[in-house]
Amino acid sequence: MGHRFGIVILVALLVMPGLLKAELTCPVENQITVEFDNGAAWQMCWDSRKRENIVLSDVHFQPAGAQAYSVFSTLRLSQLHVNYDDSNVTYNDVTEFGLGGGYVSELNQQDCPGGELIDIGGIPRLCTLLSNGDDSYTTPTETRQAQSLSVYSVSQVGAYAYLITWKFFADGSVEPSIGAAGALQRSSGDPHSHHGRELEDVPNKSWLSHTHNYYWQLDFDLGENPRDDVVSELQFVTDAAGRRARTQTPLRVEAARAIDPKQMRSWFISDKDDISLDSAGYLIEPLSYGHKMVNKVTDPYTEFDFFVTRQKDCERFTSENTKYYPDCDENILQFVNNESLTGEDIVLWHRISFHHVPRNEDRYVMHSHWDGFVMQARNLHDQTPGHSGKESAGSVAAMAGARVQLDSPVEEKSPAFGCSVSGSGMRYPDIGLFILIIFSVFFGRRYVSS
Ligand SMILES: [Cu+2]
Repeated sequence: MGHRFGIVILVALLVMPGLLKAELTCPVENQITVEFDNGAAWQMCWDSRKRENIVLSDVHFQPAGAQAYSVFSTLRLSQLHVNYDDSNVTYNDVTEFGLGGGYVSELNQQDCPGGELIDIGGIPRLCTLLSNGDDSYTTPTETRQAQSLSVYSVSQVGAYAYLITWKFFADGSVEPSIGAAGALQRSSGDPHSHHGRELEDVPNKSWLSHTHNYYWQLDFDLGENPRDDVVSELQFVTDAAGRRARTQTPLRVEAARAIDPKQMRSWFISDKDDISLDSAGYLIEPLSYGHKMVNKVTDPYTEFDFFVTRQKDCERFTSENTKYYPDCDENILQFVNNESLTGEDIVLWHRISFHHVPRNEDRYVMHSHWDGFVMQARNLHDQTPGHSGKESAGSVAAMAGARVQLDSPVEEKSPAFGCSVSGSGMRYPDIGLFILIIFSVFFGRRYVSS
């Protein structure tokens, strides 16, 4: 979006009496809105379903000074497996038990410190919490924290408590995550079992290792038209000389894909059928994939971590789907049946696994183990939100100092498919060098010698 977005902001400021917010269709009590210090805002509707618990819909991001921008039609979990090492038995928590209804825990103000408690079925069970997080950006002259809104609820399933959390950042990024907390569920009578381990003070048994397998369903609806979103796969292929060339492949038919850290594989969801890396969109880089539960024989879909399908109401659960939709397919791999995605409302599914080997501290109350991923907003702004977009003199000097490194000779290879190798990312190298000289005059050798 880049400069076009800048123009939209400018026109909006000059012409509009007030910036348009999204018109949410849900009742006021189901609306969640937040405005951050940098002027950006999120708006969405929430619902709690018996199976998935929290479903967020009509999710809009409003960059500072701009109109509201549609990001998601819906966000929700689509399955939660627990697969035990001793038996290959897999629990399907969403379809067997459900994370909603009576399984949602009541929260008090201590569970939601400084946040707002919202009633689900007349009981406070949903928390929205504005927090200042880690560093958003740092320059030689200023540091800003990243603000975010967390929306979370706790589902008690058996001994486990799952903290189902959605975090919306002031730069438009979104982080779904789940904290696995509560207590260990299963043990074996064999204290020496290789499928688990014996914990101190708990004799004659071992607590079994297991994998939590989380599946999220993300229905992106970027911009005004829900049918012009496109997903492309990015890879960086290393040649014999250690150079990495980018390839970008649009996924034009339904697809099941696996995480590939060696090729730094990621997925870019963009608007207006435009896959160029200049376009507005979201990048999913699975950086904390950790473990992976794969059983090609019993559950072939576990081989994959990322799926793109056409939106269909009856394709709701990653597994055990026919339990609720007998006329539809059974699992996510069957939803992927070669249908074209061009001009369709597309849906993404992403899986992250966590192999839980019990530790001593887990024997009474477990720590919360967090797993999730970030959907990184890209090109929704002209510059890092909150920042003026102008480099400070110190930044320019630092950039100028790095000039020799950046400008070292780069042999441009013939580009692979979709690959474009751009030139130096520096915007004002010559001004930078000039300011560096001025700086070195004023501040002696401090900047130039380090
Ligand atoms: Cu566990």
